[in-house]
Amino acid sequence: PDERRWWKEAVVYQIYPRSFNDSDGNGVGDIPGIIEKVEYLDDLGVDCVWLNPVYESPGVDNGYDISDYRAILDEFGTMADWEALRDALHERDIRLIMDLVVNHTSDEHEWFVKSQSAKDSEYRDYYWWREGRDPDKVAASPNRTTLDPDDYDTPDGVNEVPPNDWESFFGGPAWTYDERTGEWYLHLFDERMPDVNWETKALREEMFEMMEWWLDRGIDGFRMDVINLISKPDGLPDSDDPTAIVRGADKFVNGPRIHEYLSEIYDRVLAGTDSMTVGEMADLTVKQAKDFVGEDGDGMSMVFTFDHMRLDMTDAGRWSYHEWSPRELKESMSHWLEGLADDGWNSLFLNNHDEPRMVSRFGDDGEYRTESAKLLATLLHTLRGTPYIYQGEELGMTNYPFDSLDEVRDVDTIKNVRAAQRSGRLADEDVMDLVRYRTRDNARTPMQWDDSPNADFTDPDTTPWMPVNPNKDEINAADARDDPNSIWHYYRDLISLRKERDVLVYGDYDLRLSDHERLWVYTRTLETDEGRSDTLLVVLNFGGDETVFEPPADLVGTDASLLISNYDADIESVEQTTLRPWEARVYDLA
Ligand code: TEU
Repeated sequence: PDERRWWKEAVVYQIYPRSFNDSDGNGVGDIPGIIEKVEYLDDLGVDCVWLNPVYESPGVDNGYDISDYRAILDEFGTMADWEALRDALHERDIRLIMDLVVNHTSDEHEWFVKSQSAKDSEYRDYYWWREGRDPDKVAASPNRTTLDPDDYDTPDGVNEVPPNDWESFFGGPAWTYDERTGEWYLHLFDERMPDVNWETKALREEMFEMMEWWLDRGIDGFRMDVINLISKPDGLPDSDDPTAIVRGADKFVNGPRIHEYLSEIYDRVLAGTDSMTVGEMADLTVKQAKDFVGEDGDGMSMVFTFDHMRLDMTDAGRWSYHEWSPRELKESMSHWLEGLADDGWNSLFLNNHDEPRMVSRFGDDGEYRTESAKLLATLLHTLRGTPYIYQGEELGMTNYPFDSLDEVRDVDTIKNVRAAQRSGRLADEDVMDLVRYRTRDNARTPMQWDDSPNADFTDPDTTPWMPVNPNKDEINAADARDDPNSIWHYYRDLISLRKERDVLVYGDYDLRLSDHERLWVYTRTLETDEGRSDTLLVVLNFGGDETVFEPPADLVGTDASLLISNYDADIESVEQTTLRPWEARVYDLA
């Protein structure tokens, strides 16, 4: 049912604090820097901010390795700064959701330090510790990397292989041998990010208390990091599926107690609050998503799914490339829009801090950068779901021209590329093309505020932690706000349209001309209280070619006006027409 919720009507703006705005000139973005830009967010019209992690962390994975859940990383500022940001946002009716990272902690978290210290530590079962295995006794499994103990980072004389064959998302085995107690510990990401053990009740209680602590500080919800990884199967068995996105994913994604843990989180912390949750869930089916979202699910407001983020990959995983087509994007996203149409809700995004810039990946960051950025924005803001704007997307910021791997900071990129080169899966001459195309650092270069040195992200004579994109002279917020035809103003218009027209939020999504290779055509229809139906027709021409649009027979000749478009066109009715490169039109049907 279409019960009204603030998070269905909201446009969410994602801030990666390290790269957003640096107030003290040390080259790293910070919370006071975000406060300086709250008016910018208010002018854009966004309703909610998703703040990537700002907690105490050694920074192995830019804050996703948390060493203290209740402290602010001093590079980002103080808890007082955070409270000032919360208040500055709330004063302007902008809500704030925080990143919840409870699948793992940093190895510097006090729980892990204690857990690691002794086998009989009371914190031992806060994490996953297991004996290694004798390579001679391990059945050769079809897809194990190696059974040679020398391929693992164990001291001389330790003739063991890890407890199972799972691999890390960052490349390499998901287990590391610890000499202190002669056991291995599990980490689905970096070895400095040990997975916590949700089987342990005391650990679950700690996580519930931490979540309540943040809700008590007035946040409006959580984005839940890799939340469908927190339940691991009994016995931690080897993988059975060599095609999984990373080895073992067939075992540790959507594990046996995932619904129990998620509904416990909802019941213990979230029920009865007006908070919003969005669960990051790779490798999900619509059926599974329905069990996670909504009151009759585990209470999640919505999920981030990644089918549409994998169209340009082969089965070899993220460090591969595969040609994709607009039709595949249309089919992939429509599958979710139709699947969660009745009981559930969708998130709408085409980039974030883990993905390349969307105009470079799904649009054209050359000749038609402005037109294609506006088309993609039209898509995200006229589909049924909650749109997410990743910082800089509203400027049409592009990928960065990395020259060498030395310019890249991202642990995910560096470790995966090295592993792919070692295994021979990635030839040296192909490395930089793939890194430039795929690296998460494309999304982590500093926000481009104006055309001054360092784009006013930090002081002119400071070296920012990541280089500023050289195209800041053409692409920056100051110029964009002065140009009524900019991508920024187009986003601002789309955001205000969603506030004016309920049909854009609650209207049914009906895909039309579904088998067209390049056109994505759909209607949004809402029965109004007066019994009238409010209908919009969205027509998107993906690609740089002109395309003839032959309207569906039932719509031809309908009186219509143009609600918004990235080109000029005087429209009085829905007729056959030739659409220009990347032309997007939203018809307001009479
Ligand atoms: O990302 C989850 C995740 O699966 C990513 O590693 C993803 O596969 C890859 O980055 C490209 O999509 C979350 C956070 O968003 C990411 O920044 C963290 O590195 C990761 O979890 C570990 O916390």
